[in-house]
Amino acid sequence: MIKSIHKLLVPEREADFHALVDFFDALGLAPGESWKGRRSQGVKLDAPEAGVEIGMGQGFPQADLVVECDSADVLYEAAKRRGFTVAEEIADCEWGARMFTLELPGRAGRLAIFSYNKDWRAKPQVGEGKLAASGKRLGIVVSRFNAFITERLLGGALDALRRAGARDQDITIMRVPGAFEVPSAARRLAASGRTDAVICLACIIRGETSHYEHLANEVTRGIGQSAQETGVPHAYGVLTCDSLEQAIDRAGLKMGNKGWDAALSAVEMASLQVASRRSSVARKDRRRQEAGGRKRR
Ligand code: INI
Repeated sequence: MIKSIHKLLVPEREADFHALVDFFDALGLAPGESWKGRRSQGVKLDAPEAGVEIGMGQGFPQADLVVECDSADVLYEAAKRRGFTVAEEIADCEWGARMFTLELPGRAGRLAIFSYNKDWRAKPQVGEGKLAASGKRLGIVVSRFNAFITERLLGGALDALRRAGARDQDITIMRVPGAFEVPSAARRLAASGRTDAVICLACIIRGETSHYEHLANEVTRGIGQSAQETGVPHAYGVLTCDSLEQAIDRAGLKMGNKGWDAALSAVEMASLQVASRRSSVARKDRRRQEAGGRKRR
């Protein structure tokens, strides 16, 4: 089992030997085993971690020895104060570090010293939309079936949009006969290219129809499909209730207003779209810059 790895420096002159010991001591390496015999003398200066690094390609320092430290800037100042010969000034590296190189005393080669920048590792990119509707073009599809309920959903949605900053002239309302017609109208709005998000409002009540399940499933599937295929966010403000009482609760009484909730979801998703478009543009710009940089080198 390997116990340690040491870079061997053997200067010819005793003065250089002491200069090297002082040098690494000054950099903060810990004095380890040492000896002084008839034919030789030596001292090991140890780092908490050591090893062999094998690399290929570009971006490596021109050095015989590489030291990673907490702060290359602090060691750079210390090295200058002590009059060490700086071969390459401290600078940012493209791999997220600060680095400089020194000429070792006694022509023992070059030493590169670097520290990683604190934030060099990529952080998770969090995308989150904002509840800001100003400048957003919003479409609302509302079913006339169960109008007593759906008009309340529409009132809640409009109130939420206005409070989030939407202007009335940017809101398009499309009325359709029933829930079944909502997906196709939503798709028309989404495909128009003039809508940032669509809010779908309807109310399906189990007690009043034997085909409740079919209708609810089809409306849900259709709205989802329109969202997927057009890429325009669709908010689902469709009440699927067992009774009228339940619907009333969800349209402005005990359980809040599903139209309001759907409107805010639409605004959030519309602004998330914009945010992710912007960040993909920024990513493309960065890639273009990097490609330009590679060509120049
Ligand atoms: N439409 C609704 O929006 N809610 C319902 O509960 C409902 N029921 O009970 O049948 C309903 N039916 C109409 C349907 O959505 C279509 O408009 C109709 O079938 C014409 O295509």
